[in-house]
Amino acid sequence: MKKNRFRHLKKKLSLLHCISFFFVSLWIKQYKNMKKVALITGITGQDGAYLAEFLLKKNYIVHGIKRRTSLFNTDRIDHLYNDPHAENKDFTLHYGDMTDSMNLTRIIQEVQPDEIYNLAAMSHVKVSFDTPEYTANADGIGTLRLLEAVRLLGLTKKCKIYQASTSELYGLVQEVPQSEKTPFYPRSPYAVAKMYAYWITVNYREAYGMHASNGILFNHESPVRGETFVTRKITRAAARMAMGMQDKLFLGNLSSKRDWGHAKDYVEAMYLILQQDEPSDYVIATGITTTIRDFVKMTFAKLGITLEFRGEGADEKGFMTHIDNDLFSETVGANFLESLQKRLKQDIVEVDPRYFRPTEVDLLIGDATKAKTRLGWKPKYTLDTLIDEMITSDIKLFKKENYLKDGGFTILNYFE
Ligand code: NAP
Ligand code: G4F
Repeated sequence: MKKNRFRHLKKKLSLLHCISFFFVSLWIKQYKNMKKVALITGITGQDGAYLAEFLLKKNYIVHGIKRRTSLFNTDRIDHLYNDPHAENKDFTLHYGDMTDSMNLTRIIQEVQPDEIYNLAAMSHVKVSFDTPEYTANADGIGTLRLLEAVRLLGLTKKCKIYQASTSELYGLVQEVPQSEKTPFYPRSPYAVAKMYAYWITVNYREAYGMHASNGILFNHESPVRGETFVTRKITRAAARMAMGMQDKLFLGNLSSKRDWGHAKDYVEAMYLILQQDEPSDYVIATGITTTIRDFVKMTFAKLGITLEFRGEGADEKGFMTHIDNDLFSETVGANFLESLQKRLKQDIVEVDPRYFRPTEVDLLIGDATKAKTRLGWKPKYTLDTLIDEMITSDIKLFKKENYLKDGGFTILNYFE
C-alpha cells in the first residue's frame, strides 16, 4: 500500500517535472522571440568583434558572416564563441562573402534580422590601389547586394540597415572640420567604392522607405586593430623595439593628420544610429586631429622613450634622445633596459617611400555635433587613453612571445 502510494507520488512528480519543463522551454522560446536579431557582416574584423560583444550585452541574438579562409580568422571573436552543438545559441556564424549575392540573400532569409550592420570591406586604403576592382566589388557592389536582398525578401519595413561609411569620403577636404554637409572628394579606390556604398544606401532609403543609415566614421583604433594600419604598426613596433625584438620602424607619410577615436566608443554610435525612429547619416569623430609623427612620439613616451624627429620628407628620421629608466622599467621591465640604452642617440624611426600613397588624404578632423545632439553620443576615450590601452596590450603580447622565444619556440615576424 505504502509502496503503491510512493509510486503514485513519483509518477505525479515526474508529470509535474515534464509540465514545468514544457513551460520553461516555451518561456525561453518566447523570450528568445522577443530578443532583437542582428546580422553583422565583417564580424571577424575590429569593429565586428566589438559590436558583437556590445550587442550580446544588450541581449541581442547575434549572427555574423565570416569568410572561408585557409586558417582560422576568428581570433577577435573567440571569447564570444558558443559550442556549435549547444542549444539556444545567441551567437551564430555563417560562411559568406560580400561578392556573393545568393549567399547573402540566403543568410538574410534564414536569419530574418531586425538590424543589419554592414561592416565587411576590404578596408585598407593603400591596398585598394593594388586591388581596385575587388575593392569596388566587395565594398561598393557588396552594399548594393545587401540592400537588394533585404528589398527582394520583403524585409524593408522590418529590417534596419547600418552602412559603414568613412571619413575617407572627404579625401581632399573641402572644409575643416568635416561634417555631414561637407562635400565628398574621395582619393583612393577604397574611398570611391565607399562613395558608391554611401549613395546607394541613401537611394534605397529614399526610393523604398528603408531605415538605412550611414555612419561616417573617422579613424578608430584599439588593441585589436589590424596590424598594418598605422597606429597598431606603431604600438607593435614600440613594444618590440623596447624588448630588442625589432631594430627600426619604417613608416610612410609622417605629416598626415587623423582624428583618432576608440572602436569601443564608435560601435556604440552604430547601435544608437539604428535605434532612432528616423534613418539618417551621422559623422562620428572626436574633433581632435594629430599627425602620425606625434602619434609615434606619444606611443614611445608611454614607455619612457623620448623621440626627436630631424630632417624632411623621405630623409626624416626619429632619434631616441632620452630614456626615463624608471618609467621604462615599470612599463616594459628593467631586464630590457641595458640593451636599449646601447641604442641611445641612434635613429630608430625612418621613412620608407614604399608606404606613400599615390594620392594621400592629408587632414581629417570631424565635427560630430549632430551625433552628440541627436544620439546623445559622446566618446569616453581620449587619444591618450587609447594609446595607453594599445601599448599596454602590445607589451603584454610581446612579453608572451619573448617567453616563447626564450623557451626555444619559433615566433612569427608578421612584417609588412
Ligand atoms: P577590418 O578590421 O579590416 O574588418 C573588415 C571585415 O570585413 C573583416 O571581418 C573581413 O574579414 C571582412 N571582409 C573583407 N572582405 C570581405 C568580403 N569580401 N566578404 C565578407 N567579409 C569581408 O575593418 P574595421 O576597422 O573593423 O572596419 C569595419 C568597417 O568600417 C569597414 O567597412 C571599414 O571600411 C569601415 N571603416 C573603418 C574605420 C576605422 O577607422 N576602423 C573608419 C571608417 C570606416 P577577414 O577577417 O576574413 O579579413
Ligand atoms: O592607418 P591608416 O592605414 O588608415 P587610413 O588610411 O586613414 O584608413 C583607415 O581609416 C579610414 C577612416 O578615415 C577607414 F575608412 C579605413 O578603412 C581605415 O580604417 O593610415 C593613416 C595615415 C595615412 O595618411 C597614411 O599615409 O597614416 C599614414 N601612414 C604613414 N606611414 C601609414 C604608414 N599608414 C600605414 N598603414 N602604414 C604606414 O607605414
